[in-house]
Amino acid sequence: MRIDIATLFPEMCERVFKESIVGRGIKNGFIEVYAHNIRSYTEDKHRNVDDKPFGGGTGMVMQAQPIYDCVKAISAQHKSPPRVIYLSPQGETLTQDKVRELAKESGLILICGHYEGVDERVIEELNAEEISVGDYVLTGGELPALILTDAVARLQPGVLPNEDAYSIESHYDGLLEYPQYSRPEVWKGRKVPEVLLSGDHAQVLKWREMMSLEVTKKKRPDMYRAHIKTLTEKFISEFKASAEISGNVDFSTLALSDELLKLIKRGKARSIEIAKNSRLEKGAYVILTDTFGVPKFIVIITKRLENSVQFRLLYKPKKEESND
Ligand code: 9D3
Repeated sequence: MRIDIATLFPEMCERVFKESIVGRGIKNGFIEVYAHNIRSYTEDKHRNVDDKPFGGGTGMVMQAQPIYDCVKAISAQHKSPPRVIYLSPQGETLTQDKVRELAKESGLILICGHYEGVDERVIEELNAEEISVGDYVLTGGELPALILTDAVARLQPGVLPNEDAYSIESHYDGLLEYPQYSRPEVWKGRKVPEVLLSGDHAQVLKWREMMSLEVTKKKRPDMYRAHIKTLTEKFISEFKASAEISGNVDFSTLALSDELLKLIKRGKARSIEIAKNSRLEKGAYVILTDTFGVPKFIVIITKRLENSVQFRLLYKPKKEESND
């Protein structure tokens, strides 16, 4: 992949890629990144690239011509038409989904604005998409362009020193990471969690998964809800496929303790205690989740008693059948 940054401060960009992991990726030939000075394309006799806004007002506006010529000169060096992006506080906010999408392109041109903005016509003429890096005000598009470059570069094969980091990342996709610890085992009286010293890799994985859920639930409840929603939708569609159900089904959910879930998995529990005022009735489909809300089983209620329901297990995913 090739990334070109059109800017009034090319040295600022070059300094950053020299020093960073992106710089290593460039040196090792996994990605090409160039910075171009928009000022080199000015046709103004004083080399100006900005002028007063029509209609009056403070500040200066970057003129269309130097930006246009700079982008066209860069485009001509690309084998296939690159995607043109204008870093703008009015753009769509950059997300990891967007980064993954951009990482698949063979070429990107990033336009950095400054002053009070850019003449609107050049953005239209170039059909540039606008991307912001968040809802706060910076002095220019250079730092945003470098953020985008960094995020896209690290997804190019070969750029990250440890490619394994990838598979971990996809496993915890949509969740925050579990906490990490290194030596010493005790620091300022704070111990490393026992399980990490146990050497029991399966237990370590379980702990990390649980911590990942716990941390996300606490720090990013929005991400957590989205994660549970995705898991649940996937779970339901797998159930429907396996049960050859195509129509609409209403599901209730019940969160159960790990102990009770274990009994159910082994076929050793046939009823669940519920509140007197619960509206669960015979024939209802229920998703049983763990205490985090992660779906585990689907059951159908076979009998409603005052404080409990009896059920029949309809669905347990493949991976729930094997382990313990
Ligand atoms: C008239 C002043 N501004 C309205 C608040 C317009 C303005 C234009 C350009 C304000 C800041 C900038 C410089 N910022 C960027 O070019 C920019 C940016 C940002 O400021 N925040 C988040 N993402 C981005 S991407 C480019």
